[in-house]
Amino acid sequence: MKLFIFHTPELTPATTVADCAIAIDVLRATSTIVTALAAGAEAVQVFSDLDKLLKVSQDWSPDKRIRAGERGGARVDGFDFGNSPLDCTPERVGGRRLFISTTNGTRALQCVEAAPKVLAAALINRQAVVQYLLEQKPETVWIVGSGWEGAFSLEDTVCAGAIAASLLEGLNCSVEELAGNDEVLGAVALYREWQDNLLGLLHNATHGKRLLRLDCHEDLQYCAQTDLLDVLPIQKTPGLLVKR
Ligand code: 3SL
Repeated sequence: MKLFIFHTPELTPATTVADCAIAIDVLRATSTIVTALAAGAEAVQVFSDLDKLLKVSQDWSPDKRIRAGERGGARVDGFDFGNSPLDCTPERVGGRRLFISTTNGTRALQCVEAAPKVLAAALINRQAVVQYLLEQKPETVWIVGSGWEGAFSLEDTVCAGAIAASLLEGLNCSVEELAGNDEVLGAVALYREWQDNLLGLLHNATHGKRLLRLDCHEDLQYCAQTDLLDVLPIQKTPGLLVKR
């Protein structure tokens, strides 16, 4: 297995695909997707465009759908949810489809949607992702961070490092053997430095600070937890994620 990490969708190669691609948006899109599926959502359908989301979800009766829209960290007017994983309780999302559009996370998923296998990862489901990779052993794996509007984000890279560090143990190999690019070594080093204080790292991250200004303290606490849920979102058709 060769692992490549790309910090943003913009840095991800556009003309080839990996055997397995993993999109990460710890704050907060992939944390929300994992939580929604764990809470019994029928599926999660992602959109980069808010109008397209509204149009497609119109075919679903209101009791079978939840519309989640986030821009700049806040809920978009007229949508049921913003992008807080804490809204995704079994009472609210159970049996429903979550239609979601966020600033960066949904773009990361879309940029790898052509890969044969597409997964969504966050710190909260890190081990479920690692378990899948150890079982399936895809030859090439890409981890794509969402970043923020094209810029690097600390929280996605630390999650990529958490996945890589656990893979190294599972495969019993060296980082040089696993790494397909330099970013893997950087991400593993970042994770090893911060693994005992991931909440502290989220507090230092630019987007973490943005969310704290919006009073999302509990979201950061929730998203900083590692291996909380044994749930793996996997793409069924482009843009549609279900629980594996
Ligand atoms: O950028 C995104 O896709 C979001 O997850 C941003 S936020 O955490 O909802 O602000």
